[in-house]
Amino acid sequence: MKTLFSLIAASALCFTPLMASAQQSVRIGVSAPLTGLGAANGKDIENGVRLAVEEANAQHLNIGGQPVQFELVSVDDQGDPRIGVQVAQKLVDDGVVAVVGYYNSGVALPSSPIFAKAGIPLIDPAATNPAITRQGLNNVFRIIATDTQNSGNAGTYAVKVTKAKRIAVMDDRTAFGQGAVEEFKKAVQAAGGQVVSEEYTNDKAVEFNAQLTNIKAANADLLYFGGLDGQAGLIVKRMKQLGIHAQFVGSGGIADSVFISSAGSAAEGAMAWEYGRPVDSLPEGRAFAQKFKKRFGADTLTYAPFAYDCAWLAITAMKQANSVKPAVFMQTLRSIKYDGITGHISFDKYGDLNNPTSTLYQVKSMKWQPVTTIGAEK
Ligand code: ABU
Repeated sequence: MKTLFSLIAASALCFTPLMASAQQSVRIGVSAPLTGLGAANGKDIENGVRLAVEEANAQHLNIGGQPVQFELVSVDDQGDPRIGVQVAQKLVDDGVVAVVGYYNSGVALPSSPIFAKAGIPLIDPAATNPAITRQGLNNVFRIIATDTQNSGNAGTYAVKVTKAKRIAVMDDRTAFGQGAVEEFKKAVQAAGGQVVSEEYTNDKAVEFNAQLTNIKAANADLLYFGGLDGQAGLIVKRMKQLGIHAQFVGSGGIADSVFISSAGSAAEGAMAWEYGRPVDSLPEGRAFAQKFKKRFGADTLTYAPFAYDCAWLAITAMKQANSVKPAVFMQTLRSIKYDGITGHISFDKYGDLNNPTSTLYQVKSMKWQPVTTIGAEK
């Protein structure tokens, strides 16, 4: 009996260190449109997170005394609110500890409460409707300017700097496009400007004759469009065909190669307000663009740098909290100060950026070029 006890004690001594260092698998979720109209941007977001996860795994991190292997679990929300809610529950059931999402505000709004209920942080790299962080949830963080900020800047600039006198607006009736145009109009009115034409379409439309004919008849000198890249390109193309000379300005999610492919030569001169600073102008931005291209064989669109920062933000919070438990590292996220490739990240009481910035871009020689950045980092 004594020998048996000695053997058990010896085995426990042998196995305890091994058990303590057993690798833990930590799942990071991504929800984005991987098929359909927003697929290019959704893949961009997914790949930004993938790069961060691969880098973190190469560092062989120990958290809470155990080696950690991060695992990317991505779901295709198809840019559809109903699908988004279903796949959000799948991410929860799959045991993710943090989620990077969304591309579409209209998907983020109904899906984010599912993660709140499960106590899982959601870090948003792209969806900009201000209401996403104003639902009274305590798990939502966003690392780009909201539409209040971005389209607000656009409205003030259109009146005060561009000196547009007769402004037209058009939106795609999504939570993003319609909301962005509302924020733009408020800022135009506050700056003493005049909106002379208000049109709308839907986010699947490819034909805009009726709206653009009205805008032409209103003799608008600037058109602000709340909607996304591919559709914006078609609108600009049609404007040129109809001989409309109003300056086209997009609301975000437009200054990318999808727009240029869609608009063709009509892209030249188009403008768009986007989130953050030009990544190339940031200390680590150029290196990020190079390693992204090396890994995926393609340039980033707009959101990969933000998605990469979202993933590293979650991983950094886990490291600082020395825990992969969402309830523990979410507290760290709230007060984190993190220098990402997109700039300095810290959050206000809603989970939005303390120091959001927006950049106006214009297509010159068929390339998006930065014109000006508004908002100062502290
Ligand atoms: N913010 C541009 C991406 C689209 C959206 O927010 O729905």
